[in-house]
Amino acid sequence: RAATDPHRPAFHFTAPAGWLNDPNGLTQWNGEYHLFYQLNPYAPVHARIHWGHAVSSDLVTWRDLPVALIPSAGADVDGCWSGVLVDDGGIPTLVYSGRHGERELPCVATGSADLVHWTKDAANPVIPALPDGFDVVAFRDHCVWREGGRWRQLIGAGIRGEGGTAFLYESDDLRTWSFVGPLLVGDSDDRPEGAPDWTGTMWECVDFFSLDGPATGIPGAGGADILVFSAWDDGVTHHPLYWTGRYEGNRFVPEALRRLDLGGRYFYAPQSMRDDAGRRVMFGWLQEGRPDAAAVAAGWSGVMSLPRVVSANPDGSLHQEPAPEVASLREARLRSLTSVLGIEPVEVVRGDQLDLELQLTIPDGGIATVQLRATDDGAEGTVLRLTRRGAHAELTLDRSRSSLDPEVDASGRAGEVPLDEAGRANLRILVDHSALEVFVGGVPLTARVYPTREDALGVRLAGQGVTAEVTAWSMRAAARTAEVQAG
Ligand code: DQQ
Repeated sequence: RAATDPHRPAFHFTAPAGWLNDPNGLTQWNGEYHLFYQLNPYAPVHARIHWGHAVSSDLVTWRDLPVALIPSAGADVDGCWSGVLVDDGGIPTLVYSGRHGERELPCVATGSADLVHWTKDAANPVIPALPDGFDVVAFRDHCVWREGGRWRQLIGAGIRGEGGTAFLYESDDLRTWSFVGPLLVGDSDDRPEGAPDWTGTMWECVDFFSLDGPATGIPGAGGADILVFSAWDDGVTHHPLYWTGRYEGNRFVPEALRRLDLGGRYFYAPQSMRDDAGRRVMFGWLQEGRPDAAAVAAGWSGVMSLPRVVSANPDGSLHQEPAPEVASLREARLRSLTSVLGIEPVEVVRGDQLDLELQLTIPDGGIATVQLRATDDGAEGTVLRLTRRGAHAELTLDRSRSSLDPEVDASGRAGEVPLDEAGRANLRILVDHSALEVFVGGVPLTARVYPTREDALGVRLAGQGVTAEVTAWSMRAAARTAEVQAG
């Protein structure tokens, strides 16, 4: 029944069945990309989380491998929560959060050479208690790297009454860890709750790396140091953010805090890796925007983002774009045109499995709109609106008419996006059934949409005095090479 769900993406990675959330253990190992992910194979609900596993040689077509971690008696009896894979002198080693009762503690597992079979360490949890002296809100998720001949790791946390943080530890063997201290503490009161850059009371899935460094990409290797986290509060997943700044010894000196994705919680708990080509490749979890009951009826929940390549802009902000490999999924070029738009929307292409490149030249103060998944009568349609303000534009996502189903999330999104030197907005839009990934000048906006009508396929453009250059491709399904049935 999942295969017939019109909302199920065709070229984004989804779990074979059940529930998917965070990407985990991202690595390129012996040339192949490995994607592990938070999985409940038995039902599309977040319960007793396993680690799913898939492998790819091109980042976009995936082969399912057996479930890598299964909760078992002991430290992870209630779930194998998020973590990473490191190369411990040739031994693939997972560092993850074992859930036991209502709390999580760090665990370790070592893998076979092909990364298929995993053995949990008898000493789990390897950090048996929370650090002394802090009233800790939550403590989980891991970023681990090699520095100065030792291992270092950050564990996401929150200090009650202060804010989210990342606790820094170090170790010689990944088994015995000493606590260094909080790397940086946010301020849980610094923004009203709900603001898109509020840092929350706890930081989930911290990811720490450098960009433009000479070689390794580890924090402190040179270039800009980036600390990515997902702001969480009281059981609610808010949004991913990142600090830029300098990693100095045991502290992080922040320079700026920015939103990682204008879609907020629709691109959550991202993790990144440095691949063999030296690229910083990131994946995130596209949460559902429909009620749990709808996911249960469909038999699946959660979408993995397309791979993104992350680099630094001159002002220190991040530039994100789909990995070039995504273009290998293009099936047919449907349309290529240049047109001067008017107030009335014109349909340029139809489809729910599309890759669109748009270059919009918008007069200052002018507005361009792009409708996606639109019916001819306007009853359904998702609207992207770009309002030019000099060298920037305000991008808004209007989902108020995305679906006639009153149960799905219809909240809007907004944020500033850059224009190029010639004042043009360069858009890349990937439409994959309910999954929508939009990039404008390297700034992403990710969302989910659930139109009810079969004819909600139109892509339409409008904008008085706006010139549009459009190229549109249909996308093929990124078929998995093995369908694994769970349960
Ligand atoms: N998801 C995992 C946690 C993490 C959260 C549990 C983020 O480890 O904090 O499935 O979505």
